[in-house]
Amino acid sequence: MKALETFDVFTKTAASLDWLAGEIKEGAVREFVKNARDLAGIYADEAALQRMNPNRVMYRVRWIEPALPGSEGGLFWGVTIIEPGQVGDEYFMTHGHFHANRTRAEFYGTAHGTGMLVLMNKERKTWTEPMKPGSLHYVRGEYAHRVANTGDKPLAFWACWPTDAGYDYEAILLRGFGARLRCRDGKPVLINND
Ligand code: S6P
Ligand code: ZN
Repeated sequence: MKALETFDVFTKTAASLDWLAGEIKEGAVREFVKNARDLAGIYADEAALQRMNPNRVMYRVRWIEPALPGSEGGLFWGVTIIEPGQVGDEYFMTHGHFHANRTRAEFYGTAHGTGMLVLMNKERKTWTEPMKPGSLHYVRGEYAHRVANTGDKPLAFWACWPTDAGYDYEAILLRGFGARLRCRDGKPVLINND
């Protein structure tokens, strides 16, 4: 009966989107906000992060859960909005994670802004895909993923991921990605971190 109940909940609260603005207009929207203080240990220049206002909003994620987290076969839908800015020579970026379940893939689609999707496989090989309005990105289940806003305006991208993907932030906190995206002469350059 669980599936029917969650279906009923969703149809009553069905969402409506502004695709290009990256906004969920209606619906039972959940949100998490990452401030500067939440990103300790992520940037190479930790001192630069410490000099920032700890309450500064770096990015926010809004999403809808039409099925129970952890349940098999469902999907979540959300949007991430990353503010423009830099910490040292690195761009404002998401924490980055592997999915706890490494078989669970994900789609990202850019609504507005420009950035880089940083991907890493289990051997720590790291590469990027440029993000711009309309770009669609398939993230394989076994790849760690992070997004950096390389522009001077907010970057918004839609995401669709399985209800039982989960998050593994630990691996990234411990060792980071195999390379860092750094600003060199005003351009993003991927520089080895290992
Ligand atoms: C979830 C999906 C996104 C991220 C969001 C923030 O699988 O990849 O919704 O959660 O972009 O990134 P992070 O690394 O802080 O969770
Ligand atoms: Zn993910």
